[in-house]
Amino acid sequence: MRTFIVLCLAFIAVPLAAATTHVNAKIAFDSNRDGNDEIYVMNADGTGQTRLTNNAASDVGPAWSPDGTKIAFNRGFDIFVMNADGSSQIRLTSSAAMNIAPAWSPDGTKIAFHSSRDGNFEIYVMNADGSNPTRLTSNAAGDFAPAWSPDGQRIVFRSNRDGNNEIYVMAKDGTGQTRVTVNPADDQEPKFSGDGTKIIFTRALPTRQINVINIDGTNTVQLTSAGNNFFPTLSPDGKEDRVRQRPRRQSRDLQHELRRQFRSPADEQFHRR
Ligand SMILES: [Ca+2]
Ligand SMILES: [Ca+2]
Ligand SMILES: [Ca+2]
Repeated sequence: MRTFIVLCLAFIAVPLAAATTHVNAKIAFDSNRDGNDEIYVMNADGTGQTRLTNNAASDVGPAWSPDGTKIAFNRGFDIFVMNADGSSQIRLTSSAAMNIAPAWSPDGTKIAFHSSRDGNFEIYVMNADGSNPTRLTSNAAGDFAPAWSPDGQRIVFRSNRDGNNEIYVMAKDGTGQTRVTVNPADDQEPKFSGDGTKIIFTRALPTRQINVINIDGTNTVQLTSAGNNFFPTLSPDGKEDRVRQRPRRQSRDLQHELRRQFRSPADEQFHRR
């Protein structure tokens, strides 16, 4: 469980930090400490740990809204949103398929995610109230893990449409889908740099290392070389890489499949070694 908490902390690092200018700094995470996966918040120093959800389903993957007033999360395979105090929990998706990995647009009006509702995984965007879900990709391969550019005009994601996981960018309306990486290695976890000119991602070499690349695909630079490194995100000023190392997974739990959706099957195989 601790493994996934670390993952979640890394996952929310940017919006969490961005929220600090608006509200008191909080850390959101999920934990099974009370019997099944629930969303919790705590102060940055670990005090005030408070459970926000109380539901038999698995609640995981909290994502702060940019202004820090709301938290999007997965309950089972649907995306929900709630106020930062846990009140007003609202279901945003209601398809029989998986709806995973909510990512807030910088202005807080949209949420991108990936879903299998149309037969294979595609990137979608919906209004923050769940209305008007719109498919942005249409490809027989898997399209996963959307993240917004700082100006909200573009979305970066990963896809295996060209035979292995590569990083792609597109306009927020899905047009102009462009491949950024061209490498037989497994490329994942893309995020825009603070100025929007670069993409930070991880590449399995086979150990997973953090790389940065220009959005036009030029000038790949490997930033790490030791261990395995996951979920790089930039601090709000765009100057500091936050690199977190995730310990080897010790056990698989009931919601393994849900969690797996935040990563690729190939990556899971990698972690099971
Ligand atoms: Ca729960
Ligand atoms: Ca697809
Ligand atoms: Ca690749």
